Amino acid sequence: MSKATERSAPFLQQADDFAVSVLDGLSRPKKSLPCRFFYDAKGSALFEEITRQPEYYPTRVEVGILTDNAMQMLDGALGETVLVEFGSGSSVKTEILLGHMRRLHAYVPIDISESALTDARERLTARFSGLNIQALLADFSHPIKLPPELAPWPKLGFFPGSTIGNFVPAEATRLLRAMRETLSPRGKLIIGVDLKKDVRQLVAAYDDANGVTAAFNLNLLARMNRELDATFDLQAFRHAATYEPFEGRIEMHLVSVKDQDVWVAGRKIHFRAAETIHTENAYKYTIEEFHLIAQAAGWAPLRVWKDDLSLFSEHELVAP
Ligand code: AVJ
Repeated sequence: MSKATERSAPFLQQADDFAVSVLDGLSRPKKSLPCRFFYDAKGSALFEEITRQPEYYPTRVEVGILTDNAMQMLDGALGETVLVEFGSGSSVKTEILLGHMRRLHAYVPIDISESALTDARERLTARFSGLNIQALLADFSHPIKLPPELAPWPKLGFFPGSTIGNFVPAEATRLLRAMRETLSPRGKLIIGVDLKKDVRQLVAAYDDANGVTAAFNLNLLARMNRELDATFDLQAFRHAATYEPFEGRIEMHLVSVKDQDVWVAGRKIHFRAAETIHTENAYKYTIEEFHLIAQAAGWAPLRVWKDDLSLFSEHELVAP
């Protein structure tokens, strides 16, 4: 069920989800936390700051690809359309598409951050007067039911940022299949996918010199301190980002710099020196590898747009 139908207690719902997921992830032999918990108000602000770091190329490059090719990307969606964005965040990239959409029936941003949805609504309403915005506070990794009154119009999905890279391939396939169902019938999806490249450039993007990505990662500990009465000493953990060649992914970890006990939601969690919490995967694909995943999810890949240096790709997928 999407959160839109549970508006009575969204905060309680999310807090419970956080506590349960944290205790589950920290009880495992290899500790981990789901990366969706990065995005509280502080984390969402830190992510926006990451996108302005010189090493973090994905946002800049994708914005360039979208700006240069938006007309072409939208040429199949000239009739009245519903634009559905999965994990809309600040909706900055969406503005590029919206600027070219003359016959939009509605824009449906879906995000787990209420502050991001509120800010986006404010900005977009100011720029596109009369835009019909139907925001959904929901976790798009579960199937989402769109408002039934949107049923008559064809759906164009938008999933930029290479967020698909946060999911292991089997999960990515499942997610793409769920999106195909959400957008059916006649659905189409524009999706951003980060590409395999020089490992030094990849690692630098997740370990910027200003320490913003480190602060973003460490905010998870601060968030547990704030919301779950946890006792993490932020000086006793450090940020780490590595590229794993066999999986083809960046991994982010929080490394315990010493043997220590930490209290979390009333439970004592032990960390050995150098033990880590795995906080994020960011898979990197070739065009061909991503096509296989899309096809396994029942999509037909059509056009692909890239930048001149082949750092990032934007794919057009259609439901056959
Ligand atoms: C928002 C998921 C696309 O994986 O590149 C950035 C998140 N994490 N730096 C990414 C992120 C660390 C980002 N996505």
